[in-house]
Amino acid sequence: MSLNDHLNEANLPHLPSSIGRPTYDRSSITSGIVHIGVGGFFRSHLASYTDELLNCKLSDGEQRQQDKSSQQDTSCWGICGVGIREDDARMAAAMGPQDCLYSLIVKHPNGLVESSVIGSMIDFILGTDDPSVVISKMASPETRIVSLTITEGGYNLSPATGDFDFDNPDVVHDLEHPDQPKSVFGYLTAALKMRRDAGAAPVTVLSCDNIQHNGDLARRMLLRFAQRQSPELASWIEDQVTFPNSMVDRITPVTSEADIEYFRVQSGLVDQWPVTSEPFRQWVIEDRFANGRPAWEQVGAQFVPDVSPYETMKLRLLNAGHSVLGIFGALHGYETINDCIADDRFATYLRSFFDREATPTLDPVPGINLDDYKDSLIERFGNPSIRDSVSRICLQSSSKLPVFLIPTITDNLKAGRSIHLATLVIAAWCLYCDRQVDQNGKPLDIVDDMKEPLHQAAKKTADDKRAFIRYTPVFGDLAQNEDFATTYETLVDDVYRSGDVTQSMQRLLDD
Ligand code: CS2
Repeated sequence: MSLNDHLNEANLPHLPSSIGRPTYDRSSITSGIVHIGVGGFFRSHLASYTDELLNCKLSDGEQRQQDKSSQQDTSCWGICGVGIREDDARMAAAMGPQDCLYSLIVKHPNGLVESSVIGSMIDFILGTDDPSVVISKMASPETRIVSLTITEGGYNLSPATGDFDFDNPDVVHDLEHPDQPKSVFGYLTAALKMRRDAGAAPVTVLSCDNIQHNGDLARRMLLRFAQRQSPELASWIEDQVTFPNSMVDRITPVTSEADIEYFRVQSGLVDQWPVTSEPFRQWVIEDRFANGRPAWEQVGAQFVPDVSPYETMKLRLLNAGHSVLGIFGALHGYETINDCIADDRFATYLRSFFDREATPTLDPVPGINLDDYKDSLIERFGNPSIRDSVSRICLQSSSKLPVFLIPTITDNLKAGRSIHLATLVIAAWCLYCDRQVDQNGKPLDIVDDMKEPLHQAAKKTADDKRAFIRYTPVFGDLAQNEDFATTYETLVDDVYRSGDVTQSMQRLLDD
């Protein structure tokens, strides 16, 4: 072996014993799960839970043990990864030569690092090569769950209308060419039609994205799209497919060159695309599966009748908290979330936002003490080994803020509570979109599908202070709320004038 050998099935025995690996026979696994959107998060979360389950159920002597909750053989719960965007070719190119194996590098706050090779993904196919292969795979009787991590923006919801966006060019294309889909809804509809026509068993669509009622949204969007194609098919989907809501959590930074090098040195093998994460992970799922499910509860997932309080808590504290640090941190010139937390001004602002504005909008969460949860978030954000970049957090802010932060503002407006701390984030985001540089003049790394229209709206601020919040694709009719608009006007004035976001933050805390 040389240090340039790749991680793959044949090389697994060469791994040092400190690195975990599948103890099950991957060749005996079939893919009951088809997953769309193979990125870092899926690989550190759903695939890692599933790997652990396969490991504990299928190792030594316990091969093919009956799975209590699904009454199915655990070996049917392997995963076939699917990419439907052009960019997914990069992941396919990395995973192909590695037999879909990759390493999960878990970084603890005290510097301890634990690596293991994850084997639950047993295949990876690209719709961009041939959509029919993906459609047939999703329609195959072997497939019982189609899971999704397609990001907040992937649901094609227009915040302005609250409805499915039929103007999206991919959607227009898919309605005209149902056999050659590009969008996730085109793929799902084509596969479900094939399933119905073949009389195949029902299936579960399991959304694992950070959206409130992610399953309900997936269902609503899919039905809107399918209805346009065929009302009969849409009603078959309503009857036969379940869409459990789920809350997912594990901070998963973007993989760096240093991570690739770390694994190479530790293992003696090249993994072209490892994934790194924090040790914490959480998965709360509604137990509504149409055709069986893995016993994920045996490896720490929680099945509940209603996931709502858990998901609202996570979106409005963890994800919104990230956005608060991300937008302010980007303008201030910080590169990582832990750098932000190490600055007391940021940590204090965050805690005040949590306590004064986010928490009052939350219902009690069964089994969770919110004070402990908030403490643990500050600790997790501060994990110095994770080095989660501010630019990852700010990625696609236009689809994150309407989900993470704006609902807290609208709830507080309705209840007559404080909105200042959250509104300052919107004001700072306007400056961010307008100037596109940090406070030291360094260009910001902005990746957002709405970057240009947001820039156009933000740059009118000098003449019209409300121009940015009138951008309805993000803010809907929020600008028409006079309380919000006047608060925003004062704060946008303040951030533009001070040139230092920490001063505006401090002024609000002192009030
Ligand atoms: C982050 C999330 O994208 C974001 O802005 O808040 O990716 C976050 O790290 C995950 O939801 C953690 O579970």
